[in-house]
Amino acid sequence: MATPLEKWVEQQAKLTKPDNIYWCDGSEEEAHKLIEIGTKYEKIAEHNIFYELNQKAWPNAYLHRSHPTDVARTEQLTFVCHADKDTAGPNNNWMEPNEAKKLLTKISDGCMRGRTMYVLPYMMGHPDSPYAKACVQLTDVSYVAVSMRIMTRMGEKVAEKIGTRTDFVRGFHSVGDFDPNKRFIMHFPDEDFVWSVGSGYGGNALLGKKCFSLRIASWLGYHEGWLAEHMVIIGIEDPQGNITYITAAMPSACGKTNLAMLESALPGYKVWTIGDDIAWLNSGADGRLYAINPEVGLFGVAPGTSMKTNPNMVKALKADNFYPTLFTNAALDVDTNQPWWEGMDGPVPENLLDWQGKAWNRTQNTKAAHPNSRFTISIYNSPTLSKEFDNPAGVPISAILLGGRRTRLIPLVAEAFNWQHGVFLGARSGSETTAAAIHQVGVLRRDPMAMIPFCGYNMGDYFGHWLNIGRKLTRPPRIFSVNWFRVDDNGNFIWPGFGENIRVLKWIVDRVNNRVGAQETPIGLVPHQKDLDLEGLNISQDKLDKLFEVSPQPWQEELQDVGKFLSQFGKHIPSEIWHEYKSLARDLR
Ligand code: OXD
Ligand code: MN
Repeated sequence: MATPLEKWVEQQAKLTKPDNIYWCDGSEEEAHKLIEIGTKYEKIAEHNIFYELNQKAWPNAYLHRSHPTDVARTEQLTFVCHADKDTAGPNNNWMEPNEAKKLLTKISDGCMRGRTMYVLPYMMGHPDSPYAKACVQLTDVSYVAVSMRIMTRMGEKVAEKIGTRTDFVRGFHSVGDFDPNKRFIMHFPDEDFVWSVGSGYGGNALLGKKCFSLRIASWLGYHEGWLAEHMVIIGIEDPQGNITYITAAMPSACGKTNLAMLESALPGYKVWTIGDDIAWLNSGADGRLYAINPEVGLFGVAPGTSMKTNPNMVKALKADNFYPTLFTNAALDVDTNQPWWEGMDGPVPENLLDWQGKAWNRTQNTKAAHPNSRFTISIYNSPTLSKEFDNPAGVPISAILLGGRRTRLIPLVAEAFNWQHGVFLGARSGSETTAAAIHQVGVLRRDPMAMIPFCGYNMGDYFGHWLNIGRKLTRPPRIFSVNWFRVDDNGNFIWPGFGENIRVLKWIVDRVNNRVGAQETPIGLVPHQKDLDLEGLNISQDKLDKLFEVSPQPWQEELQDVGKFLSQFGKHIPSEIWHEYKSLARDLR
């Protein structure tokens, strides 16, 4: 008798009509077979799906060029189909679930004709973890199958584990014909189901990532009492060998991967990587908050990655990698057959093909690599991988950092007075937009907890859920706001960032271990300058003061914008958030 999983695969095949169905076993041989097929036989637009790079310089690395219209997450085409619009909230596009399915059925009818349907059984989380979830994705492109193998724990064991169960998470994916007018990423939270057509890019296509581990999982967490967050997880080791675990929420392309693999500029300190994008946070029996990273791969932004910004990532990418490493929409140095992107170490190569495979010359006013070009690499290749990475229980979190890209106003670091104040601090945060999603770049948008594109339900209720989680914890993490991006009057960054961010992390570690005091301001607790280790940095007193300045007038304007944003959520915003809002407005007077 067919299992529920087999029945579902059969049903989807009936609709989409693939030539073949192939169940992936997750083995290394299989990944290489798929790469070979993608290199020789499968195409997207005019390019083969994989292109073999210089294996000596970049072992096991391949270049993928996406469809030119398909280069980033498309938030405007992403829907969360709760039974009613109010549950989805103003933070999500919404369509009535039956109507959404009708539309997608029409688009998906026969969409896999001439192609293979790959069946990908995978786990989000370590299989021994009580927090892990078994999932299955279908896709019609080898690039997605290989990417999912890098990003998740994929393999036949998961299919065996699912057995005759019905409670696995389902993801249906097809690149369709790449027509942006027929591109939709639809979530059905009440059915643990994602249906994505028309895009093969990143979060639109690797359904275990944003679609399941954030949008669907945040809704699961709302009901089950845990949090699914857009956060880095790291351990910070001090010179005595003590490790303090923290998480940090930051919007896409704001340096999460660099933070996750930070090479400390302070002697004796070391950062250990657990995750660079997603954290599932559960309360432990000891009243602390525990974090796991449900993924096992990194899907990082390539431009700007160099020995200066992220030496550990460069080492990982160039190491003799066991898993394949994929570069998507990077440029290609024709003479050496190596990938290239803006911000890479060394001179710009003479002969470059741009991300679409066209000859590029430096007098052109265009980027050779797409600004959202990415690498996909196994986390096991990271030289900074924490020994706790595979711990099924996760790691206990002492601090949560909430950050964004703000050229003005937001100080380098500030600590919330308590959990409730911290939730407000997250609720009021915003960030200047980047190329990670399709929209105008550099515009300030409100992005609470960096979750505005990823919260799978009404964000007002999400703030209430954060408050409830805090009530459950007897030893909650402290909450901090951070901002590496403040600029001076000439538009230059004041703070050096990257490896120097350890100085801010050190202060945070000192705070949570009660080693240093802090200075109270209306917006939170900021460091006494003597407690921030600035030795060897050359920042004038003037500029340093600017990093922590709290001027009432611009803050009042910020609050007005925050008030407008929060008001959209009406009765869903908890009274505690408005209480914090009012008390800040009063203190700024
Ligand atoms: C990502 C994103 O890919 O946030 O992680 O866009
Ligand atoms: Mn992300």
